[in-house]
Amino acid sequence: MNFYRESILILVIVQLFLVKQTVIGQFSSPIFEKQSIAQNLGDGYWIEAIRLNNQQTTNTQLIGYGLTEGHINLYQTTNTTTANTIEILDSPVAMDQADVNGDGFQDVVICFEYGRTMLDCDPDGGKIVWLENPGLNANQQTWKKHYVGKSTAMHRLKIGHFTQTQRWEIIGLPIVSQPNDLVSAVPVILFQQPENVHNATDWPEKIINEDYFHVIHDAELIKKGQLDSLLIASLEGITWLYFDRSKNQWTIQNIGNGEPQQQQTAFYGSGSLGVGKIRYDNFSYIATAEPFHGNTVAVYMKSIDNHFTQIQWKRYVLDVYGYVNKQGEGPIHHIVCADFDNDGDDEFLVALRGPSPNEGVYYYKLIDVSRGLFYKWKVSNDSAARITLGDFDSDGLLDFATISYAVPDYYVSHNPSINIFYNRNNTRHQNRFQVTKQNNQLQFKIPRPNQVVAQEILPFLTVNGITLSLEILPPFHSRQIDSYTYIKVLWGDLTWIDATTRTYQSRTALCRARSVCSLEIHSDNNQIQAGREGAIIFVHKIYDRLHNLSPIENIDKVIVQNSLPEYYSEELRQLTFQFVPYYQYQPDPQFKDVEFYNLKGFDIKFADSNDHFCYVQLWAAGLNVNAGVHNHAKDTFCEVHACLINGSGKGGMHYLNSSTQQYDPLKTSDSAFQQLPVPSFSEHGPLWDMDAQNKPVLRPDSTVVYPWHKWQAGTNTSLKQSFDIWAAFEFNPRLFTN
Ligand SMILES: [Ca+2]
Ligand SMILES: [Ca+2]
Ligand SMILES: [Ca+2]
Repeated sequence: MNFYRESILILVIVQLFLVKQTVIGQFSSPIFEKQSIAQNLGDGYWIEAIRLNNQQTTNTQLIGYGLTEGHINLYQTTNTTTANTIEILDSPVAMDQADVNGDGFQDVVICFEYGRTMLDCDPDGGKIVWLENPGLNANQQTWKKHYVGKSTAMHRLKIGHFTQTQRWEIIGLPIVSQPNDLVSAVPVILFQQPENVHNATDWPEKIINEDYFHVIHDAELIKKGQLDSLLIASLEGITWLYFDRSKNQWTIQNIGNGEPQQQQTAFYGSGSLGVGKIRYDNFSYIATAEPFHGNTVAVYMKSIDNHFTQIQWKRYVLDVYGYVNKQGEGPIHHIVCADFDNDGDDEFLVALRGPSPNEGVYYYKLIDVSRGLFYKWKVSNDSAARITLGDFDSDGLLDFATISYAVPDYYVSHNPSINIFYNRNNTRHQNRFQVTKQNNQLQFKIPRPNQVVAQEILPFLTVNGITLSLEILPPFHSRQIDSYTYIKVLWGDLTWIDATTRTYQSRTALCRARSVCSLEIHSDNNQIQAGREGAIIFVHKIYDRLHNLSPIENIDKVIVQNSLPEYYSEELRQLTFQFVPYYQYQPDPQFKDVEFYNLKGFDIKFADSNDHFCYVQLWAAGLNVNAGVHNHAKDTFCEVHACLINGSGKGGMHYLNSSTQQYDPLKTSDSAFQQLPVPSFSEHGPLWDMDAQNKPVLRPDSTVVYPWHKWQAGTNTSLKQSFDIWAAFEFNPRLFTN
């Protein structure tokens, strides 16, 4: 699992046109940084971004829930450890939000008592309530429930001003009208805010229509003049439902028929939709998932006009994701449109609930209106029931969040989770890492930090569930950090305030000579900041702490995966990495049948000058293994190590105090060595000789003077085996001599 899902650009050709390479070059891959908010949830269905009050200074938070447990959870996105259950409801389905009572705090409208499925729905359920935001302590207490009304199988609802602008109105959209009945039309109901919204026993209701719609799965609110109206996805396809003030009546207008009816499935028409804007036209296209729980992504394009009336909409099928299952359902559950790259045109996101490979989120970017031509990239691999939009890190770029689909009898994803995907796209962004294969290793050519304008990220390897990424931070850039992220600085510096001690912390490529530093960061605002030179950092991201804590008893059981993003070539992405017995490289009797392994390797150069920067390789050693005493007499690098996993907790660098001390394998005793244990997620400072200016001491042939040293794995008599895994960073000495 990669934590940055950037993926290969897949050209979606609706009509057969040849697209010149230069056109492709105008667009860069979208980049989103994933933050896990909650995992292994008991259910998953709805997610919605919410600002709790109308002060624009408040953070955007998330409400997420599913039908099984029905815990309406409010997640503070800056703090992933806590969620406040604002209410527990029996099988809640959809929600919407508004400040219903006008007190400045955003309230929630929600429908529940759905039942198990649309066929097995609760005939007495389908209730709507609004949950009153208690105000300042909204994150600590339950919210008061106020009843609105009900209709069996209530499944979507929207709050707005549909017939007038004085009072709130809720339109309730049941999916079916009664259990075991997909044939009868559903009632569409308008509930109008009563005089006393706090004490009313219910809201007055009117049926808008009860003979047109079937299996309504989604609706989007759109403005028509002063009033709100709905675009509805149902078996009828895409339908515009609006109140015509001049005629004082509701109008139903079909926009498109959706997926045609077929023999093999009960479903046809449309399942979900988003309205896309292009420049000044807010209703430029409609992106749809079709039919109900369908497998087809389609767009409806029109001639340039601002109105739905008198317009010819042309449907283009962009993609079909897999086959429908025996219930006649496919993997797509939701669609949203938004402008993520700030070019004035909306992209759209498609949520796929699964199973894999049709699981995650695809990002579609329009490239030619007249031809309905889009590019797409996969931007998440996590099951997505729904997507919500918000600027969760308040950086001015629109982010999105997803909740996995986990509804028994439909589909239950393996790890129902809530994730935020931070928008790391910059309109000036281009892929800044040149990656090539050299002797079955990878070479990265990278820009210097002062040459980039946005954070650049390159995940490339996952070892035992730890994903390694190379990142470049421009000068003074702030980067989010969490307790699953460990950072080794390679160049430049990082600063933050420690959350516990409130002291100023900084880190550079080298910690103090012959000392050990942790790669952990406890920042008081979950941010680290690069200094005036920017920074190049090596990021270790873990997903499962328990897994990472259990000892590695067999090197063959360590899963090593190439994690290059999908926009790199198959040749690069299929390159495999493995721990090879060191004896194969160095057939010295001391390494024969020894549990000592090497994984090569990653060469990093600066793209502008082709200057060598750093070579990185991984090592693994079993308990008690001596990785070989050496002094780099022929090596022209300054080497430090960062430990990913310390199998005994005691493994680390053993070194002779002085480079003048001779080493004789037969005579030099182990006790002559200084011991510097390097715990998991720690690094050690320079062992090489340094002059008065802290510059490395070089021999005339430019090799670096070190004392004799080795990695020595520790002992643990209670364990049969437990490997150390560490990374060696071999820096160009010129970095430290100039
Ligand atoms: Ca309120
Ligand atoms: Ca855009
Ligand atoms: Ca943002």
